[in-house]
Amino acid sequence: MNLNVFLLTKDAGLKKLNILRIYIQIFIDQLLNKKIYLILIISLVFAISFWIGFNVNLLPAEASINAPIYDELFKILFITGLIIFIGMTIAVIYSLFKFRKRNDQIGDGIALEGNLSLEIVWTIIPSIIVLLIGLYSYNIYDRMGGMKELNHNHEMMSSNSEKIWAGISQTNDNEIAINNLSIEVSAMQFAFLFNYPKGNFISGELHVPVDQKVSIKMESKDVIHAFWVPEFRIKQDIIPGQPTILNFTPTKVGKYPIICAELCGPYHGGMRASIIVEEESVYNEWFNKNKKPEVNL
Ligand SMILES: [Cu+2]
Repeated sequence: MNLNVFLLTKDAGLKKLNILRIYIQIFIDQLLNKKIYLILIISLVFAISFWIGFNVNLLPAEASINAPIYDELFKILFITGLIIFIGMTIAVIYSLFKFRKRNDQIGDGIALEGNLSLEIVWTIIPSIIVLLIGLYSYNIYDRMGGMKELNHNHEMMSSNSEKIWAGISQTNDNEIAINNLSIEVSAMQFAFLFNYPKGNFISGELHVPVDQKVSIKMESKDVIHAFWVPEFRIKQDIIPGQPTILNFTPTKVGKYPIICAELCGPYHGGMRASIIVEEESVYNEWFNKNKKPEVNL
């Protein structure tokens, strides 16, 4: 239909209405030429990805002060992954229909030899994404205490000459030294043992009070193990001959699994323990019940 057909319409009111309709039609056609669909679809992909990223939680409970920091990074990675995944899926499905072989097509397709601008775009965009994620990950690791220099004269736990090799340190050792919460973890095939030097006892379960900084020094008796508490969003290797330190602050009362996250032998899958986060009074009761007097030989 064109404008003239409507201009010939006798009824004036109807004429105006039809002219308006035509203008709207022209406007929409112009928008379509400007790839409005592409813009709409990209906006929709972003909107869906952000909605899922902020509303779907795939992670376990947040039970330490590290957890919300870590989850920020996870959210960003999840949303980025969703945008790429949904975008690529739509592009593949669209291409399947749009560029499918028609019945009358018998020859080969057009021979395409590269597309410089496309190659520049698909190199620059991922480079920017990777760079930003790298910088943001560094920032998150720093906020979790990963960049803090580990104190090497951890007098309560180790001799001055002993080198602590790795670990996340959210606190400085003076803060830890004032409470009882320096715990030594021994890992072996296929168990964790928790030594409380201040109480002079060993436990098969790790008990800690809520909202207090805990420092654990970990050593392996045999092979490489790893101390992983998913609810705390922390994981640290335990290496024979190289003690590692891990500091954390639990924020939620409860019982959480400690999982060995390093394939350490045939029963690696069964190498689990529990960390029990309890109110301070409950913890103190447990600690005093287990405490043994020091024996001087
Ligand atoms: Cu293990």
